[in-house]
Amino acid sequence: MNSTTKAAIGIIVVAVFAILTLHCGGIVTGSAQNIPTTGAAALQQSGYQNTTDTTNPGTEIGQTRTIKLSYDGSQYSPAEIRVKQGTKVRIEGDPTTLRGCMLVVNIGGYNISKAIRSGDNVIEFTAEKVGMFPINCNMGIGDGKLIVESS
Ligand SMILES: [Cu+2]
Repeated sequence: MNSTTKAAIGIIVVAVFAILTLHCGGIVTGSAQNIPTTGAAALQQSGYQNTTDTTNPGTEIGQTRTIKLSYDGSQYSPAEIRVKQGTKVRIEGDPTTLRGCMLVVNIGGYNISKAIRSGDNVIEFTAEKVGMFPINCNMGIGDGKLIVESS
């Protein structure tokens, strides 16, 4: 490969990082692809801690848990949403921080992909599947987790 080709590749790499950074408002550090996604073993293995979402830990089957989801510039907030199996989950996305590519919120394993817009910002589902599920934008950024514990 000659020096012109190397220079061109270098420029492309820099441009891609710049676009990712501008687009999502943060540096790409995503590790979501490495999250174990199913079962109690996955939960234990991950050694997760719920440090940011302790608002309503006692929610029981059939009750609704409401979470306000925003983006702090590098990650979803709360970073972890933990509920018991059977909980009705209502995620209210914050359209003022979920912008650019971050406005599309995906919850892997639950087949959820929702564009958060003012007046149309609610994701609702029942947490039937136990495990840990990544919450990401379409570019795999956001590093959020949905943790569903067996009831
Ligand atoms: Cu993004």
